[in-house]
Amino acid sequence: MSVNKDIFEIGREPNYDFQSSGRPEVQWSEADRLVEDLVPTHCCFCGVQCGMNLKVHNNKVIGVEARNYPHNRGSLCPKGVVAYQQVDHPDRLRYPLMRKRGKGSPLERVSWDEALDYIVKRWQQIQQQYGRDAVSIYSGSSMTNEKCYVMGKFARVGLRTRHVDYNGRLCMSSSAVAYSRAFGVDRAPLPLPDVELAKCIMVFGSNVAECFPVAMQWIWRARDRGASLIVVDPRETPLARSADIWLPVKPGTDIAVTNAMLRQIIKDGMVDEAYVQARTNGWEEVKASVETCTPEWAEQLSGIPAERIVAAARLYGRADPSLIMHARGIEHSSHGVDTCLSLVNMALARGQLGKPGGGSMMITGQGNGQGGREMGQKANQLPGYRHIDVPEERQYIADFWGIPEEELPWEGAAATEMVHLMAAGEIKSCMVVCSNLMVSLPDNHVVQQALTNLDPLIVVDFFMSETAELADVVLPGTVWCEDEGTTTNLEGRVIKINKAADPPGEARHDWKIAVELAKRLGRGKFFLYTSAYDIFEEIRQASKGGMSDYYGITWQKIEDQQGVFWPCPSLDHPGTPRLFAERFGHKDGKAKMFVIPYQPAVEEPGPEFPFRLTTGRVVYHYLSGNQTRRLGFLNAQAPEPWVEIHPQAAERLGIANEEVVRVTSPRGSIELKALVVPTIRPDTLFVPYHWGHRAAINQITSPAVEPNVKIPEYKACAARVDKLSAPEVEVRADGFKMNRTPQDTPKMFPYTIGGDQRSIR
Ligand SMILES: Nc1nc2c(c(=O)[nH]1)N[C@H]1C(S)=C(S)[C@@H](COP(=O)(O)OP(=O)(O)OC[C@H]3O[C@@H](n4cnc5c(=O)[nH]c(N)nc54)[C@H](O)[C@@H]3O)O[C@H]1N2
Ligand SMILES: Nc1nc2c(c(=O)[nH]1)N[C@H]1C(S)=C(S)[C@@H](COP(=O)(O)OP(=O)(O)OC[C@H]3O[C@@H](n4cnc5c(=O)[nH]c(N)nc54)[C@H](O)[C@@H]3O)O[C@H]1N2
Ligand code: SF4
Ligand SMILES: [Mo]
Repeated sequence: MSVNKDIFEIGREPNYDFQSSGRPEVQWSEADRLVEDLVPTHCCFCGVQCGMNLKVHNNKVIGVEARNYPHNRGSLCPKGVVAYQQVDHPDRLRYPLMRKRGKGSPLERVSWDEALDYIVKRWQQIQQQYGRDAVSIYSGSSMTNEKCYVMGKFARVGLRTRHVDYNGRLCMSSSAVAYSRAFGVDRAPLPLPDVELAKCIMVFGSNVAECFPVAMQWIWRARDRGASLIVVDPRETPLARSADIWLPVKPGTDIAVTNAMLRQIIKDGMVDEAYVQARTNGWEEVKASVETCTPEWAEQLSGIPAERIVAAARLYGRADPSLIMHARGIEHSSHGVDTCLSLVNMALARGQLGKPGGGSMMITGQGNGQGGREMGQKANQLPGYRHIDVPEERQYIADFWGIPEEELPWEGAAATEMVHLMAAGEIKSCMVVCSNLMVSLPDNHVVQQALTNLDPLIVVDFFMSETAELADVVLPGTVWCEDEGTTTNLEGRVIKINKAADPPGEARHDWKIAVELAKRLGRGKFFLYTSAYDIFEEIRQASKGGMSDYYGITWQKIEDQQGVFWPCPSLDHPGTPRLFAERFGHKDGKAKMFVIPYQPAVEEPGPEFPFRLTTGRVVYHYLSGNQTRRLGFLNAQAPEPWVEIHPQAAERLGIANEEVVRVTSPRGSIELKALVVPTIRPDTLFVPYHWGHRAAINQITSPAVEPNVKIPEYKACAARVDKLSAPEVEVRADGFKMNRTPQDTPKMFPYTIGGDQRSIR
């Protein structure tokens, strides 16, 4: 355990109670008196990965204080300050559980040996009978790099299945693929402190203040220096409220806006022609393609007044440097990759990529959302961001792992496709590690059917989740600060997580569970790790020469430098905070621009379902809520979901604030309280998604996915809202009109096993 008493004794600020007397009196709390150690680490929640010190006494984590790190500068948000309460939480899973008497029987406590032996026996039976690919791994990005790496390797070398994917599929796959295509590198090109340098910040589809609260300080600092702010969001979020221009876009229609803005930038002569010539490919085609995208055309599609689009284009186009930031509001879409690419077109036309404070910046969501997609747990990727269908990249990893290249499985199904293979009976068993599919996947009737089809479904979690409730075997995992390792934050900064407590009961580290299973499968020799450190050392080698090269990063260097940015190809290399100063990642060093035609959402409003329903987050909860619904004041602030509706729409429908209403989509309905607010478009509904069972909005969201990367269209489906007294409308109506045929946009999915080379980059 890392002990740092000095920070505690010197840096400590006592609490002052100003109420008891005129003079401040020092009030040490009971917890303060007990503190022995401070363990420096980072928050387990969002991609900012704020630095924090955990207060530890007698192997118990009893509190937290912010740590001064370059990107959080001594701040934490409401989730960060209660994260430590997970450690000793009474709901922690402490022992393996199994339905000993088969499906339908209760989960009962068993020993680790009994649980692991059972799993391996079943896997061997299934693989013998149905082939290796009948077993799958569904992983997650809230884990350290070390755990993510082991999950990918365990699937491909331990189980020898092609089917491994992770929850980043639901999160970062659009922007990851867009940046790979445009720049040849999938990473935010800038560190957070660069945001302060921008003269104009344009945010597309991100509720930064609620989702990355501590990153807001960089936007405020830029504002203090005179930067302008443009926000594109169907809701007037806290960020939009402080913007110079708010563009209240109809969900799913951003491409109309970006193309019209680019046209305006061209018309006003604001293109950086020299940069475009020297550093990009594809400009002439892009330029020609937006010629017809007038502001009036964009107004028709997006609902934003034409003059506001023009004003935004001018404000953005005149600033230098200017920064576009974007997140899931545009990426959770059946054309999410294209929307990102159309933003990139604008930033490239303005010559911004590679400038300090300029360019475009995806805001990665999950704590280790960046590292999680580089470690080789994604269906089409190997460690170091190598591609599973590129012969020399396969060969490198096969050699490194010590297996023949022919034995390395090919690309498997994406997470969203996997559930369909489960429902169809092609995948017979799945181990879910660090994901809560029953809350997070769209159209979750299908998910329930898929998961109950499995025998066995195995879930590794530290709290009983809606998904674990359906499992045949539940294995108790550990929370982040019960192990050490690294994560890679939304900047691409690799940082160190330190251990503050031992796991409770018989709970085990995720990587140790995989190692034990590998041993029982007779594959133990590939997993000879005794600590997370061993795994990190292997990651350094495995990633060497890859796009996300960690070879030169050591745990010591992370401590010395306050994080190290990849690529870091050699031990004497300082890391790379800013990308693209001179060249992009493609072979010719240039960025690619793509022609992006406007496409509507797969499901658009009509007479039966007249609203656009969009979904997302609130500051108090994290993802499926399985963690935050158990923590401190967070749940008290937001114990249940609601539907945001504009006063005009509410009045028309006779709906009062806080009245319980029914929201219905072509897939079903959900009852929840109406929150009548003027901060949303009158034709749009918003529901946060952090709750399960009957409170899960994913009961009714659209199953449509982006055709290549298979990210769900969480941000736009057709819906209606009714008073409870209104008759229920028929759902799952076959005749409901979709904009594209199921072949074009799989209703969810046309995947068949077979065919060795397929890429969903
Ligand atoms: N409090 C909290 N913070 C989190 C998380 C959490 O669960 N809770 N999760 C983390 C993770 S994994 C992620 S991915 C990020 C997500 O971070 P964000 O993407 O910022 O969050 P969302 O709420 O999903 O969506 C952002 C905004 O998109 C808007 N939006 C909806 N449809 C559209 C559209 O068609 N166009 C545009 N332009 N905007 C649209 C919504 O109104 C919403 O304000 O947050 C991370 N941080
Ligand atoms: N409608 C709608 N749906 C959405 C979204 C949306 O905006 N709208 N957003 C999507 C996005 S961006 C995301 S990222 C996904 C997230 O979807 P999920 O990944 O399913 O959600 P989480 O809550 O992160 O699930 C993680 C689970 O693993 C557990 N866990 C956390 N850390 C660890 C660990 O280290 N080890 C183990 N073994 N378990 C751990 C938690 O207790 C929790 O039960 O949801 C997606 N779903
Ligand atoms: S901003 Fe993100 S990383 Fe920082 S404390 Fe909040 S949830 Fe944790
Ligand atoms: Mo996410």
